[in-house]
Amino acid sequence: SKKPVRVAVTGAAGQIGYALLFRIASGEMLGKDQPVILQLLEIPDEKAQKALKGVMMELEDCAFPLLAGMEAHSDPMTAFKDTDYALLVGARPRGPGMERKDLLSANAQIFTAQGKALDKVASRNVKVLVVGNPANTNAYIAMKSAPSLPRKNFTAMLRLDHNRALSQIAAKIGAQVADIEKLTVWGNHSPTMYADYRFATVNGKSVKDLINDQEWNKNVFLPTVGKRGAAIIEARGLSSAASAANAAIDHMRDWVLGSKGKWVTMGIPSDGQYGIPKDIIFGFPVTTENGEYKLVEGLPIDAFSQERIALTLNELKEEQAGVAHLL
Ligand code: NAX
Repeated sequence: SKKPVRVAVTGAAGQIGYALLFRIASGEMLGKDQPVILQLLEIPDEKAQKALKGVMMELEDCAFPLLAGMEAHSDPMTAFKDTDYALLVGARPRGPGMERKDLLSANAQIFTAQGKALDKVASRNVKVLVVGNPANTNAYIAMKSAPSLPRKNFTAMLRLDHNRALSQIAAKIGAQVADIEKLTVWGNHSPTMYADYRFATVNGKSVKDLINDQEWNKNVFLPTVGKRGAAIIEARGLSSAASAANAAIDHMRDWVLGSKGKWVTMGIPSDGQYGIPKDIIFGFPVTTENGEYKLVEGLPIDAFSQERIALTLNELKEEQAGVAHLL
């Protein structure tokens, strides 16, 4: 049988953590033949550490055959030791009266420290997924704080936006999500993201031709996907958790086990393609194989798409400028 791999998860006692850990331990992320050791990080706060112990008790009670070990941590330097995968879910939420720049700098501190810790103690091949918001900029900060690790190992989660877009399109055209391919989401994980179905197909037919309604795209589809997080909060009284955890599983599983030729969306550091400045963590269409992602290059960008991409890029540039002095 395979040697266990180490999976670090931060914010492990939070709501996404609760929807995520059991699925990792059951083999849904890395495969039903891959034992895992969970290295769980929470803030040192007594309540958070106690809640984490509770979650670990439940993990024990599942008696998962693939769960080869479990550790609770309050310091990233121990939580990330030799870790092969790091899911950075914990982040500072926006508190009452907190301005955007306060939120950015509170998170910059967290992700600088975690990036440095990964740099020092994680496996040299660690695959990092940042879920905690602002996810793209937090991933950028962690990457910049870990100069000895390959840049390409730092990614941000756009998969929830991708999956949301997929379901909206399937409903619109009366198709199964499984039959839709070549969808992507460009940019920031925020309402400015640009979900793009221009290249999408359903059983080989063009989704754009089937919909053939640019007004729907602009005035219904994009706002629905962009504001879906807020709609969930409004309905459920809590932010998306199970769907976010599911997207994290999808992102890591496809990165590690391959997308079998299918396009998926990942937030990855740009190398300058599509006019996105180097190092900005941007949602792009990728395919994945042998543990590596590959950007889908050379797609035509029309005027409407150019405008939407510029909008989400500008937001990312502003976020980056807002944390520049902290790096
Ligand atoms: P919760 O508040 O339920 O849980 C977060 C947990 O992280 C808490 O237990 C907290 O103690 C812990 N934490 C905070 N700072 C930490 C640190 N420095 N080290 C370790 N743990 C720390 O939030 P939850 O609903 O689980 O959401 C987690 C993050 O995901 C939030 O930032 C949220 O905005 C973000 N999301 C990102 C999504 C995406 O698509 N990229 C979608 C879902 C979600 O909104």
